[in-house]
This record gives sequence, structure tokens and C-alpha cells, in this order.
Amino acid sequence: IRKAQGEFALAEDFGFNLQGSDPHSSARFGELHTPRGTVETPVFMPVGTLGTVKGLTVDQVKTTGASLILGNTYHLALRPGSERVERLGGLHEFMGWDGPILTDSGGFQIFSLSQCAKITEQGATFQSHIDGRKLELTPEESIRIQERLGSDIAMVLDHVVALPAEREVVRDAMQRSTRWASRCLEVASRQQQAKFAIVQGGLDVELRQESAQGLTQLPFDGYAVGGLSVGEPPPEMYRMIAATTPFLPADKPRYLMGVGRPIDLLEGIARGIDMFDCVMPTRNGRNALAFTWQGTLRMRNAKHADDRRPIDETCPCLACRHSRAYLRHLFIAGEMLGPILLTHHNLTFYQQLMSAARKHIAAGSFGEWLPTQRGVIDSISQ
Ligand code: PRF
Ligand code: ZN
Repeated sequence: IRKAQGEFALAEDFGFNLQGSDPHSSARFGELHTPRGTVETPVFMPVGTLGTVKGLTVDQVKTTGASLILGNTYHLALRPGSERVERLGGLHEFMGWDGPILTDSGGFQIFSLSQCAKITEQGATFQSHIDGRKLELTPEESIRIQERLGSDIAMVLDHVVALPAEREVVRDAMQRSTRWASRCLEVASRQQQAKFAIVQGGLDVELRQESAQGLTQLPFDGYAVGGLSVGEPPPEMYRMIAATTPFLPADKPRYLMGVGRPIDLLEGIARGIDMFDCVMPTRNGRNALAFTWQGTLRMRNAKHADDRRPIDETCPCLACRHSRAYLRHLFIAGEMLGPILLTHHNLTFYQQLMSAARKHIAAGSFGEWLPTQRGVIDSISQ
């Protein structure tokens, strides 16, 4: 058992092997071992909030190159319910994905989705965004839900505050998040499931460091940086990442939650981040925005109407078997294949971006490569 003799133990069959780092930045590459397979890092996790990466079959998700996906405690607990998922064999069996899954704890979703959430020391009370039911989520219950879902990596319940906020409010939420993280570890009973803590502390370097120092006293399998990409300017976010990662153990994976644009992933990697998730490739794909190495393309734009070229000549995705003209037509006609194909393209692009980053780190050229991407992959392509 996890807590033999009142002690905590790290998860079984879980480990992180650092394989190398870049001489000119804090970028690293490695392997994350999970009971359901090995993940090469830096890694991007497609978001599968409700037990589906919206629009794609699990086989299609695999063909984008994705190895690890994200699910959400908050959404799955509301619908279809974690007991039901458990009875049906767990989340992997339920959705048909046999690779590793990371589940988020619900902390951020309560903060961003539910009306009039109230936080006490015990936990969060909030209204369901589906039917308005009043619900409570404690750190212990979040872990029990994630254990029933059977994910490979569970996140602790954290208290995320809207920014800007008074320093005392940010400090209070950060310190509560640390106490909650400790309570999460105390109830954890599934030894095959890794547990990750989440650093909070707003845009305050000292609070970020206090958070990291508190959480790293506890035996977590990995550490996330939370509370960022909530509307602050990107340079502020980069500054917070750079202020936090030096206080996290080098031999544990580091996960930047809910980030971001392609350039944000590269800037995160340069500051020592190993894992990312974001709805950007999927949500923007459904909304006709394509990511490319030359920047973004708006596929509804009339300029594509007669363009026989694919989005990207070298992209192996399902969308790039078709012309820009055809993809534009699908969106203009409101056909569901448009969002499906563009989701596949964007996820494929994000995976290729991570693959290129790993190659450059391994070759020691990441620090030189990153500046060549600034202002290019984050531009509006002509
Ligand atoms: N906490 C949790 N999930 C998250 C975040 C967080 O701070 C973020 C912040 N961008 C995204 N997802 N639990
Ligand atoms: Zn493509």
C-alpha cells in the first residue's frame, strides 16, 4: 500500500528519466514511464475533457502522434459520474484509449466554469454548470474521483484565484493549495496512479517560490505550474515560469497547465517545462484556424477559395490530403468534416512541434532554434 508505516511512497511503474538538456537554455528532454506506456518529453497532451478529444476517434488521436491525453474530473464527475465510469471499467476502457491519461483535479474548472463558487478550508462548493445543482468538491473527493476514473496521473485539487488580486488573497489561496495538496496525498490509495502537485502564487515571484518550496517537501511524482495563462501578458507568464522551475526538483516532470500557443510551448520548454495541455489546437481547429510553421491561417478566408495547395505540403495529417479550397468550402458550407480535419491537422502540428523541440534539445541546438521561431510560428500567415 501507498502509505505503509505511515509513510508516503511514489507511484509504482512510474518514473521520469532525463536524457539530456540544452546547453543554452533550461530545456530538457526525457522519458516519462507510466503503467500504460512511455511518453517522450517535452510532450503536448490533447484535451479530452469529457472522455473524447472533440471530433476525433481515439485512432485518429493516435495518428496525430499523441501519447498522453487529458481528462477532467469536474466534467466527468458531473456527467456521466465517476461511479458509472468505474463500473464500466474505468476511463480507458470507457473511451477506448489504451495509452496513458492525466486527469485534472477540478480546481481550475470550478474557478472558470461555475457561478458563485465558494472556497472554504474544507473544499469548494459550487453550482453545476449543467443543471445548477449545488455540489461540493474537497481535495479528498477529487482524488477519490480520479482513482475511480483510473487515470495514470492525478492532479491535486488547487485553489485558483482570478487575477489581478490582492497579494494577501493570492498568498492565502496558494497556502491553502499546499495544505490541500498534502490532504490529497494522505487519502491517495492507488499506488499505480502518479500524483502531481500544482504550484500557485499568481504573478508574484516570492509566492511562487514559497509554493514550490512547500510542495517539494512532499513526495509527489511530478510538479505542475498552475494559475498562468489566465489573461496576463505572455512575458509575465514566461517570467513566472522562469522564477518557478529552479525551485522544482530536476528529476521530476514539470507540467505547465493550460498552455498554450505554439510559441508559448517553446518558451516554456526553454524555461524547463516538460508537459503541456491546451484546448487551443482543438478549439481553434473547430473554429477554422489552422496552425502552421509559417503562422496561423484562417480557413474561412476568401483567399483560399481557389487554392489547390494543402495547408502544409509536408504535413502527414488527414486535412493535408485536401486542398485549402476544399477545406474552406467545408467550413463555409457548415460541414462537420471541416472541424474534424482541422482538429486533426492542428493536433498533428502540435505533436510535430514537440518532436522538433525534442530533436533540437537532443542535438544541443534548441537555444539557437527558438529565436528563429519567434515572430514566425506566432504570426498570421499570408
Ligand atoms: N489548476 C488546475 N488546472 C488548470 C490550471 C490550474 O491552475 C490552469 C491554469 N492555466 C489550467 N488548468 N487544476
Ligand atoms: Zn496537416
